[in-house]
Amino acid sequence: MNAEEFVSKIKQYDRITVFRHERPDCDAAGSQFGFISWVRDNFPGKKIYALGQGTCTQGDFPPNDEVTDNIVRGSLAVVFDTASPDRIDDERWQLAAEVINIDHHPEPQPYGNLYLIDTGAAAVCEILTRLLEETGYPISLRTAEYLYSGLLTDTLCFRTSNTTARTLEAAAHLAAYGIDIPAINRKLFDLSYSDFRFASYFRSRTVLYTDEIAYVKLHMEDMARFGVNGSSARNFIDEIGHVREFAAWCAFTEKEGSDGPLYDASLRSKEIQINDIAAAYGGGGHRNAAGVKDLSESDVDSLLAAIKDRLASSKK
Ligand SMILES: [Mn+2]
Repeated sequence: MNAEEFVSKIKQYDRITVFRHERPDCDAAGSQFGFISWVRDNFPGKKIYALGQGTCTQGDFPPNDEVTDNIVRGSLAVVFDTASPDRIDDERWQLAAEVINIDHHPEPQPYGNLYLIDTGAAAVCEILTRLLEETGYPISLRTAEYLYSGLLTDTLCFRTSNTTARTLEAAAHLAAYGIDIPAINRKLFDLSYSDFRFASYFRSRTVLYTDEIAYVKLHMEDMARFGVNGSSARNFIDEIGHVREFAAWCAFTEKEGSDGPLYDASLRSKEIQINDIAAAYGGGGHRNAAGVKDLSESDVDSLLAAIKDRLASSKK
């Protein structure tokens, strides 16, 4: 799908429903609300709705819209940042007349009538910035702030291995709209004092599996003590991501399983591929940032061993 086809689809429909993946991050919510604000600015007659359950707490995003099935039925659905249809955060996307799928995840399962998939893009907000620029329609300061938020977070402040000249070009375009770069940074990355305290605790629980592989394993009572759940605890994984010696690092959080405790995991690496290791345990993600759910204690051990093997074979 090119910019011309994109605009003509938008013009064709009075109603547009906008979707993204479950448990949205800033790239998902930033592309969703960046697109919505751009449509509202440039196509004022359109009815446009944000679908999905949760919200992204990292940035400042408006609440989702509560819509009936009839709103979705016959609409143009636009889905952002979602590799496979089962991860779309509202299954009613299937009621839409047509579906546009814009994504950057590796190995996407193609769905939708029109799509723009660029697995080389560091963020969907990078793809969307380019696409909106190409339409020639104006981009407001607000739209630029949403898009920049997604770009900045998915690249961990332009530090991930998929950050390219095109990523920085997109950021440069957005910066030209007058966004307040330090203010957006603070909004997205400053910690509350309670998070700061948990971050200190998280670091203190670092275990060296080898000299180059570190992990943090948190038990239910550890998290209860700080009032955090597993997914928010694992969000602190970056706390151990800036150690020169570490090539890969993981966070495991314990939860109640039907036959005893299970672990959810976040995995990170500097160079070696880990998403295929995650996939072997039913997880997935990006080359250097992946996740897995429902691991047994012995899965945790074998997964760490697999990362160690991968690292060893990468040096041969
Ligand atoms: Mn993304």
